Amino acid sequence: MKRASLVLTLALAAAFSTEAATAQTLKTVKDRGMLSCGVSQGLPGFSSPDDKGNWTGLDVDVCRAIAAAIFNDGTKVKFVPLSAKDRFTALQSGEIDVLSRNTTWTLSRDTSLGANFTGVTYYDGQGFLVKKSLKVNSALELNSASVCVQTGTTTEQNLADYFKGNNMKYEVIAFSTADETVKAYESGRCDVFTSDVSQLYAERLKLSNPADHAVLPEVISKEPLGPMVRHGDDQWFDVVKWTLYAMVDAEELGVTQKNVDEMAKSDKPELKRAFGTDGNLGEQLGLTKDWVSRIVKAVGNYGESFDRNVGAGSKLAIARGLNQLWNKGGIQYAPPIR
Ligand SMILES: N[C@@H](CCC(=O)N[C@@H](CS)C(=O)NCC(=O)O)C(=O)O
Repeated sequence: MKRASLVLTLALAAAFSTEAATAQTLKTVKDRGMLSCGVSQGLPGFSSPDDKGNWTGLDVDVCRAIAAAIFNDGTKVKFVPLSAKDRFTALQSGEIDVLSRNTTWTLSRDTSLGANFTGVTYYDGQGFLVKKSLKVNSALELNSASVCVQTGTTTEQNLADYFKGNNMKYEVIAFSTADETVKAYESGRCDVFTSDVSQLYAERLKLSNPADHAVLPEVISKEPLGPMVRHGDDQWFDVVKWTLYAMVDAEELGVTQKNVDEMAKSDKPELKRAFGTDGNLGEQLGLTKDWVSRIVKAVGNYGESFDRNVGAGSKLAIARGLNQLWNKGGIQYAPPIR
């Protein structure tokens, strides 16, 4: 991070931490009638607009799910496209209520930025994309390569660690937007494009001949991606956190966009709690009894959203892998709704 932007970031974090003690984001959002959600500038599968400005993606669904839980209307979201560099300032300044933009949960981001991660929407890791014509089969063959990367990301830092750790030389060519980075890679300004593996798949779709490019087998880091909120507003932290958990728990409970009305009539205790026919868990969050129904009706359960946006039902066709539920061989695990 450049010095001036670091100073601004820290000043905003400090200013905000005093203000945030009294923040009531849920009330502000309700009064405004709209959620303001920070997303990427266009990353297929995660957050990208079509030519009519209609946003879709896994990160977008988290925002729609929050809006559905609050307003019973997943369209009440203003999407704010943000570069990697600008995303945290937008959260700190209050321009957005939540950042849902393929952002890696790290210790320093969880502390010094004056923000909290609310969970993991996608367990990712960093990888490398190369032209097949280079005939490179492993990242360990990349000594002296030139590497295209986006600034303001964990990607930049991992790249340095990996090459240093393996005694390899490299030249960084850094850009502030994904489009510039990918264009530079495609035009041959660098040998390699590095980012989170999911983003390599997403960006590869934008290349004129995707089949000419290969993702190398090495995954060099842990990139747990998740939504972020400001420090100092525990109610809002809970709302965002439990919206994501509700999507994951709905999948585990077998609740889908199609069967949600039927399941809401069930006598099963865990379904009665989730659907608010027993107890007042939704109200405890500052929401309504039917908050889980609202979420699932708007975006489906976690697995449905995953499949539609990045998984088998999408162009990216990414395997569930680590993002499968914990009881099906993955590590997606949400605390119980009780
Ligand atoms: N997960 C990493 C990387 C996030 C990131 O911004 N990756 C780029 C790689 S393509 C991206 O998504 N750019 C999209 C954009 O700038 O709109 C982080 O949190 O720092």
